[in-house]
Amino acid sequence: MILDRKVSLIGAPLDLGGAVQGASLGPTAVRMAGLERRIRALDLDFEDLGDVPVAVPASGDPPEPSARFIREIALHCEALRDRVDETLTRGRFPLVIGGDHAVACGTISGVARNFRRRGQKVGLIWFDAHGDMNTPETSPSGNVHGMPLAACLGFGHRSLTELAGAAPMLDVSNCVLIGVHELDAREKEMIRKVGIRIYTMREIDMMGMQRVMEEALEIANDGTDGFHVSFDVDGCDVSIAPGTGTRVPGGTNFRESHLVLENVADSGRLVSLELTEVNPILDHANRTAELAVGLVESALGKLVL
Ligand code: 4U7
Ligand code: MN
Ligand code: MN
Ligand code: MN
Repeated sequence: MILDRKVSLIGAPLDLGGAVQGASLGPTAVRMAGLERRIRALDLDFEDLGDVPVAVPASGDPPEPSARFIREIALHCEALRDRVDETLTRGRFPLVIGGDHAVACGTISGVARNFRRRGQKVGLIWFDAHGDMNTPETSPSGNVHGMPLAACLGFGHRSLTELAGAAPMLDVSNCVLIGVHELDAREKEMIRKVGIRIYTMREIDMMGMQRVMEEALEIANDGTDGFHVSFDVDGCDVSIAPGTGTRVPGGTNFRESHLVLENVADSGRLVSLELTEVNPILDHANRTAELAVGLVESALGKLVL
């Protein structure tokens, strides 16, 4: 099913949430890989809203070791939230390209605030090699891109958890994590405590991606008015997505990755999409951005036949 909405591209070139620099070039890399042309080829209306600005950290600022650059990240997320919210209000489909995954706090708060205002609920499918369920207290790195899912569920720094108003942004019973194959010790405790449904690579191997997606869609659609997809390219196997900052062997292969988003498109209930952590500096030519463009096509409903 081809999406029936008009697509608005929003670049979120944040680089302060991760340890490795280069994700800020993600929006440019994905544009250069032909995103606009390929979306127009699906007969969809397209506009490029450009990039949401990122503040340069002041050199005299006191360091915040447990949540590095939290001030600048929260500022970027506020601006991104407003852009996403406005885009939905204009009846368009927000397609956010990161940027490190901390941008998800901005995107998801924008969607959550918009839905809340209309008295509606939104679900979430989070695709990632990691859980992104750390808080400043549990994080081994202090890198905020390891914390956004926890923040959306109401745990962590208030400048993130309250971006949509009173926390949490989302009801955990409508959220699902897919593709996970690396978690930190205290992050595992968080996942158990919060009770979010999770399909690790082992479940994907054992059940097959099709069944995993059927269950995931049931969770995201149960009593909601649609769902958001937050897609971290590091959940895809290193062999197809080498250009990303936190590589872990053992991710989804090319067809499994597409099958995630083909199922999402078939559901007809995708409200907004974000693709994060493309880092062309670490890539072979622009392969990961090219993969990303193909994945967006699948999410928007491209079919072979
Ligand atoms: B990504 C990590 F310790 N868990 O918190 C952390 F392993 O958005 C990695 O999924 C986080 O890429 C990865 O720093 C964040 C680490
Ligand atoms: Mn992530
Ligand atoms: Mn990740
Ligand atoms: Mn990553």
